[in-house]
Amino acid sequence: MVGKLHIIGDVHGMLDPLQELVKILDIQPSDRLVFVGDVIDKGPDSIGVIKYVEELRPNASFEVVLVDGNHEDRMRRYLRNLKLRPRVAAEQAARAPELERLREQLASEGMEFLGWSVPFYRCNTHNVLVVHGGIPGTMQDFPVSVEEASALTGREAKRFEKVYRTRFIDAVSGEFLALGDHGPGDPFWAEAYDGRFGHVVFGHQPFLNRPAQFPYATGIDTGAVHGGGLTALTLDSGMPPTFTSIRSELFTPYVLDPVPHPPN
Ligand SMILES: [Mn+2]
Repeated sequence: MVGKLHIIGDVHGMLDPLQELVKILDIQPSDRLVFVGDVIDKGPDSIGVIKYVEELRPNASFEVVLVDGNHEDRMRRYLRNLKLRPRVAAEQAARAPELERLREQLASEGMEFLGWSVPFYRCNTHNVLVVHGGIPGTMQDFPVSVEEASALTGREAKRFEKVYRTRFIDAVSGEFLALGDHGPGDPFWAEAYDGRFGHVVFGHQPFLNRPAQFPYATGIDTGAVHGGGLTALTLDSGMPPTFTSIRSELFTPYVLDPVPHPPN
């Protein structure tokens, strides 16, 4: 029996809506539960979310997959820098004190969630590619496996890591643009994406009112930590995709980049 694929958007430390959402999704043993990344930071209880997901994993009868977001990537870099480049780690910690706080909590709980998270997830049954951010227009190849992605080094690794952060891309070259660097004519990546690596399910860019559907991509971060909600996309063979959302209380005012909503 082919189970359903449930994909949950950016949790960002919002434990209550996550528990509620998992409960009402009524996940069956043949199903899979995938997180689109950024389970940590910003919100009130990163450690609680990690504990919950860690405990869910061995105890759940279904498979649990954690895809890395830019916040997991940042923590991973921090941990690596602590070992290899302590000066760089100290600079990172000065800019973002939450890194060291969370590292300490993780260490005291003996938790290693970054040891099993993956850079992306491809599901051939339901024909989707899950990445945290997006696909720059300049990306010509996508790793065939998680092992291949994890083995990338140097410039190739840097190029791949854009999938954690991509929002807007250059109108002409299709290149990744850093946060705030885009002009009025530069598209949101999913508006320009031609489906070359399959249908992409992504988070990272909060769409507060409802998930965003593009020709070859679906954005499911509905801004749980920004006063929107936490959303799951459920894919079931032969059925139309469904969205399930838990509204969250406003606690961080947030200004969205103007992302035009395609009519659907
Ligand atoms: Mn993100």
